[in-house]
Amino acid sequence: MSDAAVTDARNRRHRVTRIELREIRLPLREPFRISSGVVSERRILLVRLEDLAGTVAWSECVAGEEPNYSAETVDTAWLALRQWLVPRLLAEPVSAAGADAVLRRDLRGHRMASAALEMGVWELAARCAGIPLARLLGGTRERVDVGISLGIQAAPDALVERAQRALDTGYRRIKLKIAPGRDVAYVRAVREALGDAAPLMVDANSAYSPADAAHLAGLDGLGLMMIEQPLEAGDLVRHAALQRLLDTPLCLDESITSAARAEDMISLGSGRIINIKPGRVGGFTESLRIHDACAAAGMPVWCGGMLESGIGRGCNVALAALPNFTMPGDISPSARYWERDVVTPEWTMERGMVTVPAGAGAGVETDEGRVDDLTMRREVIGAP
Ligand code: OSB
Ligand code: MG
Repeated sequence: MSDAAVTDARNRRHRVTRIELREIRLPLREPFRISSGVVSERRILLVRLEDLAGTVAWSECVAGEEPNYSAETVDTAWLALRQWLVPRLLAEPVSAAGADAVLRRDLRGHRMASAALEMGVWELAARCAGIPLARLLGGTRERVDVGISLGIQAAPDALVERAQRALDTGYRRIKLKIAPGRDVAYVRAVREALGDAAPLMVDANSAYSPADAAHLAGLDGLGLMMIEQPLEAGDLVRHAALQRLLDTPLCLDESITSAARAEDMISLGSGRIINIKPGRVGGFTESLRIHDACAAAGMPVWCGGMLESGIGRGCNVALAALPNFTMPGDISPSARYWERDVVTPEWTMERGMVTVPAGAGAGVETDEGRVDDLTMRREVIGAP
């Protein structure tokens, strides 16, 4: 398909006539602990969009149960969707390229909520045009390197064992979650066990303060690819000061909620790498802006994850096919987290890579029967 056909598909307007919100519960194979909390069972907000012709697209909101990663939760997103966002999409025909402007107009925050709808419109547009979502976004890669994110463990040897298993499974990068008291010694144990060549990084989820700078410098020398989000989300200036003290590149996640924040990070020197999660920044259009700003500045990006089901994973895989996603993403296969996913086929990994689907949309089908079985709450909102 030609570039002109892709541009047409981005700009074609769709009349969405029915939107259904679903909350499902999906138990994790094992609890996932980060510095700010632990989750054993995901509460996941799914969105089903249907257009006038009966084409259906599913999307996922990445908000968690508790406001410990960002202010948004499943419940705040549900409210924002029902109250303000879904009515906007039902009120006028929308295109993939134009959904961001419609949803974000005079809206502060609620980016995870609006991202779910925005990405749903992109998926709908890709399905209607019969082209891969990755292609619609401008992706060029056929395969994406996969990294794993390992939760905080009770003792270093439990972490070493999981890291060794991840390396043996073929993951191309291993991320270790850290927190004060569970950092340098844990990371050193993994480095010693896996050897100098193992691609390791850490993620603190904002658990440190500027007063910890000397302690964090203890991670320099462990050969880490990056330290992700050591300080609080608003701390761009403090991250810049910390980066000046450390040799290891800083990567920002929670801090980067928009392209404007990415530009601030670049000009302040608050780090050298960005983790883009489309669900965190308001969707694909904002992700593309961040991607392009980083590419222009020579800053690499990679695609993060939020323990998504296979529906959200499809969005991440498609985005990670873009050219400046030069580092492995947190795009683990379905079986890493779930006994059984809600999509067919499930996401799989081969030699540490996931194949970007060549079919229409994200390239997987939502198993609606399974979603029905897992549904705890639903709300249907039709065109007025
Ligand atoms: O900081 O990247 C994070 C999961 C929940 C909340 C925050 C984060 C994470 C992960 C999981 O690291 C990555 C994945 O989905 O594989
Ligand atoms: Mg992170």
